[in-house]
Amino acid sequence: MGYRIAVIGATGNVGREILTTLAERKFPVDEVVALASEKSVGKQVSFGEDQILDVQDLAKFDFRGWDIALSSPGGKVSAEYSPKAAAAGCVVIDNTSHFRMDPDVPLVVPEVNPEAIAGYTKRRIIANPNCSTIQMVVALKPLHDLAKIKRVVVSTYQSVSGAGRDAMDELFNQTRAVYVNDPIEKKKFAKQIAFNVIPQIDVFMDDGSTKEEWKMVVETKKILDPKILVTATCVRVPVFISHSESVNIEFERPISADEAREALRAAPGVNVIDHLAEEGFVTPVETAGDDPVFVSRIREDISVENGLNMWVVADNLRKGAALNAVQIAEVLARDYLKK
Ligand code: 11C
Repeated sequence: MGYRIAVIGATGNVGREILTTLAERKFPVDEVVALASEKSVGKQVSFGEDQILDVQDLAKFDFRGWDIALSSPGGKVSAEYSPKAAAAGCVVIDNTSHFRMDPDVPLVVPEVNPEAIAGYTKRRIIANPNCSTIQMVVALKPLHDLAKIKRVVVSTYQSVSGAGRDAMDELFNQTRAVYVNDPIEKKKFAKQIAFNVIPQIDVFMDDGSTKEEWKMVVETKKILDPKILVTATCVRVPVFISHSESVNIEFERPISADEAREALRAAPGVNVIDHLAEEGFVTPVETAGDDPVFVSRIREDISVENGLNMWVVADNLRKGAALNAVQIAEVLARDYLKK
């Protein structure tokens, strides 16, 4: 017997990837429903190789009798509908930032803190972290187990797909416009993204950081260890899919690059590609569509005591969003909602 699964925000980048991932990983489904706002009713989305789902209106949907909702609409929509679905008895895996820091909502990366899923009973909502946090904590966890991390300095190089389908179109259209000498149109991004980089992701906070940077700090603490100090600079780059991160780590005790490489090689969900050669590291275009978090350029940082540098790349729509959500659903089904 399988599960009745609702996918909320089914027409978006992440919603479509959730449907693909559920089918690819053969999640035991009895029925899947694709939900979105009224304006998407009439559209269709694919599920697996041979099923087409008609998109239904989220506002009119009755969640009673549905087991799990995988939700990735905008934050405001989630704020309204995740509690409604939960009140109807469904367990919601929410991909927005809205519930992440709620102490009664577990924030989960299955390779890092799967035990936190048990806390779903409080609100029947489990939060999926931000994509840039997920890939970083997957790579940090085996190193933290080995030598206790004190501080992390991370700089991100984030793809436009993190900002949605319109942002991907904007990169495409601006790139074309540059070549044919058309005017550059800006909608999603404050500055030109084609042939440029933008040191702003999400809104500015009072302290001068952006909300994306704040999320990396507070989410890492909630998922991995509240004692870890994190400082982040998040940058949008003209790449369609996959986020890259330069991660500098300070440990409590010495750790060699070889020890780190070995621990990362043994860690679940991590793929180490690290040779001192032209092709011995990974770049974002090579990882689009792949599941693992890739780690390259692992090296000791002699400018601080017990320092290490590494380069971390992952598909932000898969491990950064859809795959992580489906992995949470897998643990939930296996350990808590047995059929
Ligand atoms: C980006 N990381 O690349 C964002 C997208 O909090 O779930 C995901 C935002 C979030 O723009």
